[in-house]
Amino acid sequence: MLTLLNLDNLQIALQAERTTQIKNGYLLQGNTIILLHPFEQTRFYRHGWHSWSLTSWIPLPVQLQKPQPEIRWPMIDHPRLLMDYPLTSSGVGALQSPNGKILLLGCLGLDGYVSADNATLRGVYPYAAPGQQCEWFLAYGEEEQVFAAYADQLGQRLGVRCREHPPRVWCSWYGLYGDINQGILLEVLANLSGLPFDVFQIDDGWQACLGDWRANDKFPNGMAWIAENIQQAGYTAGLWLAPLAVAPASSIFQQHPDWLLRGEDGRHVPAGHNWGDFFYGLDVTHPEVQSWLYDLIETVRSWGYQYLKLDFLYAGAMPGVRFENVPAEQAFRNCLEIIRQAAGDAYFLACGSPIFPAIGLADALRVGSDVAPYWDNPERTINLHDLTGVGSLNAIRTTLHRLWLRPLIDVDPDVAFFRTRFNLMFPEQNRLLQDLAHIAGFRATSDLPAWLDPHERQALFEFLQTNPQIKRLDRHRFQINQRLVDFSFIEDVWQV
Ligand code: 9PG
Repeated sequence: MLTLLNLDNLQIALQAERTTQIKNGYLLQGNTIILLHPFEQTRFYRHGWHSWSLTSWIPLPVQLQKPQPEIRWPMIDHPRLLMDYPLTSSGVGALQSPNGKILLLGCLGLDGYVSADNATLRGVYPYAAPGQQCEWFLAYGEEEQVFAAYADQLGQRLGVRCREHPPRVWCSWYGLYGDINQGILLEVLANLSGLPFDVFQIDDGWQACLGDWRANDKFPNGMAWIAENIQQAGYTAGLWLAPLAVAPASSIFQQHPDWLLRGEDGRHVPAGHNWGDFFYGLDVTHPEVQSWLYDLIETVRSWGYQYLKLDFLYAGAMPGVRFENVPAEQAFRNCLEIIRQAAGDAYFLACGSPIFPAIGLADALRVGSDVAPYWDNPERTINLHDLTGVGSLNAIRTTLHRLWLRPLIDVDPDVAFFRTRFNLMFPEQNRLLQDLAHIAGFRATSDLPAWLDPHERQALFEFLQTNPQIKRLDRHRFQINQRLVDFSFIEDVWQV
């Protein structure tokens, strides 16, 4: 049905099955929504599929090419979004009006897409069954208010799970990377004494293999023993796992090839390449996988871990043929419900995770790509067109554009750095990551206390100890206590 809307003096022609006005916008029904907009040259808010996927306002028409090589795609974004990169968006898209207001179209389900060109904004649920109710939210107005109204609608459908003060985390990854062992972690633990962390989280490097979630020989006393040490030191013990990703070398891959997701051609679908090989995703609709997963989370909790960083989760949400014929994002959300149940009151941080299906189930979401003790990797950003590459600049860009999720779920911007040792960033760059952590309300670091001079240790102490007043001034500018923090530089990427 064609509807003409007058949104605060903006005339819009809209194709939808039903249009209902509500307090801060409109609810639309329909598998496909087509909307004519008058903006021509403008900016498009593009939202990537999972934690690391590019999320940003992008100039339209856009110059950005597809990231190369394509084999890396699942780690960058949903393969479907490759078709019209970057002008197709996962879940929500928006356009900017010359007067600064925005026009937002967002799905209220799990797997809608929004795309834009110079005349239209379109929404589609490509995986909906015939007759399925497909719901959207449409609003026009000031950016912050429109996103807040959208978040509110999402929260009513998917649930809300956020805290005023998320835990303060020491995470092993961005200091030691895979080079962890029980000795070095105990040493760090002892040196952290006096710093107000809530969680001591062991990252990638403890496991026998991706899929074989038992301690490797760098942890001869086992994972329960180290959790006990962490608790005795006064912290919640945290552990990283990638429970839905499986390496070919794992026993699960060898013994249960039928547990893995397959493509239409019957072959296992690679979910990415890391740890020196391809890895694959589990078929989360398979009953045996579900009980294995429940047991895994229960086991990890029985070892004493009450903070779970579950990573590479998108591997379980890849398109493919499943045991049960359930759309991928719904299958994935059902799986997160199982994880949620098994996790009980443990804090569950979803990383490398599709965003929408995690709302209401995970406690926190990583909302950007990985930071690093360097600003940017131009070879990957410029030459390979990959704005999800590891580095602080890319991480800041995507996190900044996902802060609107904050009323729904804790948002993890990744760690901040206080060390100058083993760090290529300038002090101002370190400061920006620290500021973003305050803005997001989630504070973490991977700095080894032994690397910090007294000054840096004091800065870390204050970072953890204080809750500054935050005021958002506009899209890129914030006031932190009395200080102005300006992230406009993230737009520079569009000048090249
Ligand atoms: C452990 C890490 C850390 C980190 C996670 C995740 O594109 N990539 O090759 C790529 C590799 C690793 C990665 C993200 C992307 O990082 O975000 O915090 O836990 O795994 O392996």
